[in-house]
Amino acid sequence: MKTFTTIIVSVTIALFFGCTPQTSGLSNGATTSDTLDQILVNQVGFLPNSVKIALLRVKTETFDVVDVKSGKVVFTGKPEGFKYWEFSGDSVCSADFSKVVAPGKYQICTNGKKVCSQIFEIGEGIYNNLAKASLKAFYLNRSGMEITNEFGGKWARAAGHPDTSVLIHSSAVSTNRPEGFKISSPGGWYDAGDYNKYIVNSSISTHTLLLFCQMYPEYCKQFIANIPESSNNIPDVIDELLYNLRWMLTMQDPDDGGVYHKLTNKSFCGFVMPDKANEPRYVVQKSTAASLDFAATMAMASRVFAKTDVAELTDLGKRCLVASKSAFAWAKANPAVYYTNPSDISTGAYDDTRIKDEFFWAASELALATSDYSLVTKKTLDNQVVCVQSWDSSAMLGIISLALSNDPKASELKTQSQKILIGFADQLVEKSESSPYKVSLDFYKWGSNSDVANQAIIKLAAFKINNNSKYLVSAQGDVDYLLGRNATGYCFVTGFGGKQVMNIHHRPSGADGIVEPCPGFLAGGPNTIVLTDCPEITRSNFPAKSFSDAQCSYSTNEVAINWNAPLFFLMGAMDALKK
Ligand code: 9MR
Repeated sequence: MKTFTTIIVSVTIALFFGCTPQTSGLSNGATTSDTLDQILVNQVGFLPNSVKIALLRVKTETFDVVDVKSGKVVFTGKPEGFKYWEFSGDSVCSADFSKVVAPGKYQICTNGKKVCSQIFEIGEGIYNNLAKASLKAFYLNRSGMEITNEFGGKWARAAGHPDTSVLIHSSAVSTNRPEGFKISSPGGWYDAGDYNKYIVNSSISTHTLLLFCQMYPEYCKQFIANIPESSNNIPDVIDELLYNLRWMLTMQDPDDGGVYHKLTNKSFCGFVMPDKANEPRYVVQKSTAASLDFAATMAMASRVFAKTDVAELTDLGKRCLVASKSAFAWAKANPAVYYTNPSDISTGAYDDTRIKDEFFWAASELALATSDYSLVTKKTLDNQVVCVQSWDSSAMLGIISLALSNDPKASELKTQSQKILIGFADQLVEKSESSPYKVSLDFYKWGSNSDVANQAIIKLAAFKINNNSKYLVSAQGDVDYLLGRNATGYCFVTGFGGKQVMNIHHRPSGADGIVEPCPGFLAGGPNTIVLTDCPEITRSNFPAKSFSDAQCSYSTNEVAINWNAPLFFLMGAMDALKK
């Protein structure tokens, strides 16, 4: 366990309309964590030509951008008026310093440098390390593999969970696989801070990485994350997702095509390292949602792999398509097998009973992979609930895939999907333009940070379609939010920023004896769903502020593969586009 147990309670500073001026009384440049939270800024930084906006909680006529090295003011600007945000319960004003383009390290300061922001950088490669670290986080979460010093640095650890002898749970029995029968299901990523592997969540995570490969193929070819497979002839993003996809394939029952919902311990283990967590592992009940999500992801994989010139991948892609078709057929024959945890299993449920979107997603991906568009009707597309994608809302994943298709046979569905996607992306942009915190987010669920990143993916897909820079400006706002310009003042990616999250709910990070958490992980983010996860800590009732950098705060400070995938997507895309 960590040698220190400092718990930083998220500070809820009551600020009102027309905020009170800061009176820290510190000399030039001296700042405390409280004063640092008075100016919220992306703590990693900006590409030279991007829009750059900080948020001020302090009343001031002007603000300065100060070059850290020389101490000189390089730009002075006037902030806009204060705006109250119902989600944070405070008022902020926006400070635009886009005119500062010279590479370097800066701070925003006001009131004669008494109040300054965290330090940030402007530079060409500013998001490169973040993209690398956020992909590397998947490597650090690999199950059944030793994390070596060469690739894991100080987060090297022994392999855990070989999963070569996994029991068929009573909920998953079939003629050829009775209860207690053993199957081999090695590899894959741990889902989150726990050590279980869930098909529903693995699917959207893997699909998000596949979508990235589809949208930015040239970037992927040169992108090196320093993982064990980096020296082979396959792009690292694909190598990393293969580690999970190959595991997913083992979760399909070869006899009927159905897919087990998850591979799991009976209950969550304590905060021990993976190799010390040796409780029996089970595959549990097949479910319609898992089979559909699996079908969608495998169909998408077959398309992406077919575009590569690597024989190993094109061959695997063919296998994925076969697997996709049989999983889809199982789901059609078993359309309402909803998952709920059996009485002796208490790990994550990923239970979803509204699965018309999963049917649509799987059908769309299969249609695109086979060019058989009889699988999706325009009516099915029009009947989808259009919202940001998440593990239980997959319509948008199908819409994005159809909207980006190059298949002439898809043209009618493509046109309609583009219309839906652009319409939704426009709404997101409008929201970010009118939001005091300059984000589109107007709801706070468990994993709220991933909703921010997923909204950015929709904007990036819209940008891909019509090249309108307003989508990039809005996505930059999402980057800025995640990296510090949010109501908590934290940079939400471990290992980055001036105010870092240190105590993520992540078993290896909690058990490894290393002060710094595994880097490159996106903390779930603020929300008020479970205010009592840390009995000793009182969190804000304002959802945007309701975050605790404490290991016990599983509802705000856990990490998860479906949150890191959109993080990687966003950082990789910004790095690839460099605009
Ligand atoms: O991300 C999931 C969130 O939407 C649910 O509200 C929550 C409670 O069911 O579960 C979250 O997923 C967790 C999963 O069940 C188990 N591994 C950790 C995941 C992230 O907290």
